[in-house]
Amino acid sequence: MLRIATFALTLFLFGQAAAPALADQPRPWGLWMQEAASPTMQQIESLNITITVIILIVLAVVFALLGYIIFRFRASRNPQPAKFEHNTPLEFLWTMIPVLILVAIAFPSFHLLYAMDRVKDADLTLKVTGHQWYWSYAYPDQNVSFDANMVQDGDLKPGEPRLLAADAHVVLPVGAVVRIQTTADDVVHSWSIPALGVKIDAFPGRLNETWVRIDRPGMYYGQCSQLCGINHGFMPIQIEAVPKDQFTTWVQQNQTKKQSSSDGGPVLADARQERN
Ligand SMILES: [Cu+2]
Repeated sequence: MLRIATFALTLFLFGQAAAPALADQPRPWGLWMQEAASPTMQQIESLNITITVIILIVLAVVFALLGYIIFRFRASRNPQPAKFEHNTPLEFLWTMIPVLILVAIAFPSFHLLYAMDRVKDADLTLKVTGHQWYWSYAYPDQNVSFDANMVQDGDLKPGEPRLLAADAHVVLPVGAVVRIQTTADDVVHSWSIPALGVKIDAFPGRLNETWVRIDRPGMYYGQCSQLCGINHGFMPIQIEAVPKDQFTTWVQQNQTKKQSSSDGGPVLADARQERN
């Protein structure tokens, strides 16, 4: 029964999203969620469907009961109302049934929370730092780092979504397990990309960790999801998932050039080395 209902609901909801996926970004009049592109998002989606089905069943039962009571015990049909106030078995039941439903929901949801939390063997690390109001990214092992600001309306190229495109975007290899560490420079931000099922707060003075594995190439868009100040809505996240060899080329092109000792003088060069 639950399976059939789940299937029907999935058909209905995904029917709405059947339009060809151009990029993983919000669409006008879009319903439901963006198409999942990571195992985490797939699990979030299936948990969401399961819980929605449970909610619908609860709703149907409550409304049916309510309708029955309104009809069966209406004043004209039931002129002498019963006078009792307590019914211990009934009270026990209407307490225990919701408790059991909540416990049943808690198991898969905790399972998912732990699965999202951290990963033992990551292929690479991406460090994300939130600033008022832009993101900066670092690939500590690849020696790549850059800032990403929103593209202003006047500078948008054709196909770039307004308020979602960034002047520099994160590039990640498809299929690789990426450890994501987030922190912030000033206030709390949140790095979230709906299609990847990633949403993690970035706190000043603290390093949060999660992970992602992107299963198909594409451009993914997200936004800062903690109210962080006046330009909170203008610090988008743009991620491109590319095949592994393309990622390697990108890393080589974007590696920070080794500072030569001639620029900045010996004092600065020494200080820089100590920092590193
Ligand atoms: Cu922010």
